[in-house]
Amino acid sequence: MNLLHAFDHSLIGRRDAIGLEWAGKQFTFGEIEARSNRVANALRARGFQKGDRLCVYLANSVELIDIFLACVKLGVIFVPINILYRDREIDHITRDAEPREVITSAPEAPDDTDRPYESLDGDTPAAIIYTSGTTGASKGAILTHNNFMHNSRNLLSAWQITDADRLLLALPLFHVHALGNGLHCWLMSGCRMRLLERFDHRTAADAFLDFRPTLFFGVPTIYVRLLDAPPEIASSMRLFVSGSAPLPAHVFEQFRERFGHTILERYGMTETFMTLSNPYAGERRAGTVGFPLPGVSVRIVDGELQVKSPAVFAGYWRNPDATAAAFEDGWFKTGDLASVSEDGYYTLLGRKSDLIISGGFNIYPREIEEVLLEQSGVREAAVVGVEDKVRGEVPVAYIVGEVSDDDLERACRAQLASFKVPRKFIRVDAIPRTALGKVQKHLLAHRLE
Ligand code: MCA
Ligand code: AMP
Repeated sequence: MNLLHAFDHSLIGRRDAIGLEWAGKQFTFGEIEARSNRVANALRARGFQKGDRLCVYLANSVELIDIFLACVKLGVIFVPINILYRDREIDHITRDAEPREVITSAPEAPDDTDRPYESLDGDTPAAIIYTSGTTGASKGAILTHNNFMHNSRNLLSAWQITDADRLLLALPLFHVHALGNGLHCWLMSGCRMRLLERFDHRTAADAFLDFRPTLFFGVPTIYVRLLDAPPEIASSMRLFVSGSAPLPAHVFEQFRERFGHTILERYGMTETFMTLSNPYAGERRAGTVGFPLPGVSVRIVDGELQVKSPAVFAGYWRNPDATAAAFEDGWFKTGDLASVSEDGYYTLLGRKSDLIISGGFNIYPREIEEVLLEQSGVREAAVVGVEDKVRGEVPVAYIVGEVSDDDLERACRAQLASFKVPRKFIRVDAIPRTALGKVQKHLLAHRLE
């Protein structure tokens, strides 16, 4: 069985139902099926075959959904690229993935709406998602049809998602949060989805009031932003889910007071999909990520959370060394530190590496440090995450050398996604190091004035 068989519940079984609202237009599932067939036939005419990679650099749109479904139909591997990435980040992905083509605008498709047939099993790779690597360069996580299927089936049953739901999706489809949870729960359940190009806190309330969703997936920054929205936005809602970064307990409490809804926090990772979730029916406990989802085994080794499940990815693209290093006796090492309470609730305690999560986007300091060190006048650079009320954390750079803030900022803006650009450049005489030369980031100030 492959993903298409599961999607047929909606694409064929609910062909006359309105499936999607996008940019003021409505699409039935039958129209989604026909549109993606056209794109699949266009890709096939351009020589695409099973196993080829297609890089896609597009914002959320119906066309992006067409392309994803076309890839699923052909067994072509969908490789989405974060639209905030700049040349340096994009070049790395397009060199590494070796795609047959890179799509940067909606493709022209012929008027042939038959579904092309390709024999695919569940182990076929459906997507490669690039995830920030500790070495600075990102690695491509290979996600199979079975991985996506296991994850979304779990979420449908754990969060009681049905075709009666109305999903408001404002997260970017180039990440697993929106693609693996949002888009797949939509297609697997056959519910109605309104897709937004992005979450904009100035217009978010209008989208809630107009669409009247029952289901919403957000990152903590979005919930902080929603605290300023009128209480009526939640009147149609059944379930708010948070993930991708820690949800502060005070935001959880303020949200409950204002909207009368208890946010359900869950934990996942690109390489593993969703592993832990607070219960739908039982107590959703602030500061915790709940219990293992069905079919997911977890263990804690030396404080680190390790995972085994049918949703764990098939390895890093063309990188057997990194793949081998990521597992221990068949368990995937998440790099997240965790503890478990006597009654089984898991709590995340931080990361083994110095990952910064800003607005739900991951940032590895090393990548920014590399850009800074390439600038003339910079002798040393260390980037740390500092607390931020809205984004959780933001990057700040400590610099040894003579170079202006403007020059550093310009270089970073030109080469890095906006969320990676340091909010501040702080001059120091020396970067504190251990006797072995390792930077002691904890000694650098951890709070902005
Ligand atoms: C952010 N920016 C964007 C977008 N998102 N620009 C265009 N399109 C976007 N989708 C840029 C803005 O230009 C701005 O840049 C800066 O980010 C902040 O924008 P602002 O309007 O102030 O937004 P905000 O209110 O701070 O909210 C940002 C956000 C965004 C909407 C929460 O960060 C976001 O969509 N985050 C979700 C990321 C995500 O889905 N992560 C999942 C990965 P400038 O600063 O230059 O002005 S983790 C994952 O997938 C695992 C499996 C998991 O567990 O979920
Ligand atoms: P990514 O590599 O983009 O898939 O991001 C996965 C990382 O996001 C995990 O390794 C965690 O560090 C973090 N994460 C996801 N969900 C949560 C959560 N609920 N609380 C804290 N961190 C989270």
